[in-house]
Amino acid sequence: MKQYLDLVREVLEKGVQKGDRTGTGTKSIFGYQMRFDLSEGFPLVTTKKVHLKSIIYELLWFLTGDTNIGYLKQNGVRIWDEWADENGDLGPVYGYQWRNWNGEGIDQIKEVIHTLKNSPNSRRIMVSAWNPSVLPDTSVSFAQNVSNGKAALPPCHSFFQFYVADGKLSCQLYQRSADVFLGVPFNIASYALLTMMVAQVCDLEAGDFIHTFGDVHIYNNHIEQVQLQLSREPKALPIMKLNEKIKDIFGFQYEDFELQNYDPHPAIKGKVSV
Ligand code: U5P
Repeated sequence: MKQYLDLVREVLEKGVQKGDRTGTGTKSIFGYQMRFDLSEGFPLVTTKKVHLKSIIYELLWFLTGDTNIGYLKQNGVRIWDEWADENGDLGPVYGYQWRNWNGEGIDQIKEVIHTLKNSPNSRRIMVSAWNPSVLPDTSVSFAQNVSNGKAALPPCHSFFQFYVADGKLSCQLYQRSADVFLGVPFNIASYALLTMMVAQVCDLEAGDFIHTFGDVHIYNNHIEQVQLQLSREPKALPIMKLNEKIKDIFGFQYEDFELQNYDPHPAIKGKVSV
């Protein structure tokens, strides 16, 4: 996937050393955009093996509006473990804001589907996970924030917009903060999948996924891992098949996704900065 490797090169070449909240330190640039034409294949990074199962379960979990990690744990997905409190709660994170904005009963996903079906030319088809009223207080623990009714973490993938032209659905995401090695391959695949799912239930073809970044960074302890990826030849993109019978965005299950022809290079380990 050339777009991802170009991003890695750009951050390595132009990135500025920058301290960060976690204490690890990063090479960082501000402002960048990638575009994936979803008709060319499913944009899953091939220069290392990416764990698609976690991505699918996480997306289904977001769509239910659930913010407790119980469902993820039951399905062997551990990507949110570090941030949950002792009951597995994360506070009003993504799923909550998507389905019940600010606790006010506004279902942004339902609204989006309704608008796409009824006024596809609208320029207002947006979903925001960014809710300033529930941002955590960084001077207290994740669990303390959750018990105060705040989110454990501010959303990284903050808001997204849909666009319809020529019978094709495109989606653009604004990601305020992006960990190029660990986070970005997940984030690309997750929103590409969401775009395909929304397209299918609205009887549209999947168009482009546009990924726009704010602070996009490579942690100092991931440099070798990304250089190893640059040394590898990218493989052909896999194909993602959705169960065509599903016509309700909330009706998808794990078994409705089938990834074909994914033949990545071996997985690469790297520490997550909490
Ligand atoms: N992060 C991602 N993608 C996600 C979630 C988190 O890349 O979906 C990364 C951010 O880029 C950052 C860290 O490195 O997790 C969150 O820290 P902060 O930006 O909130 O300080």
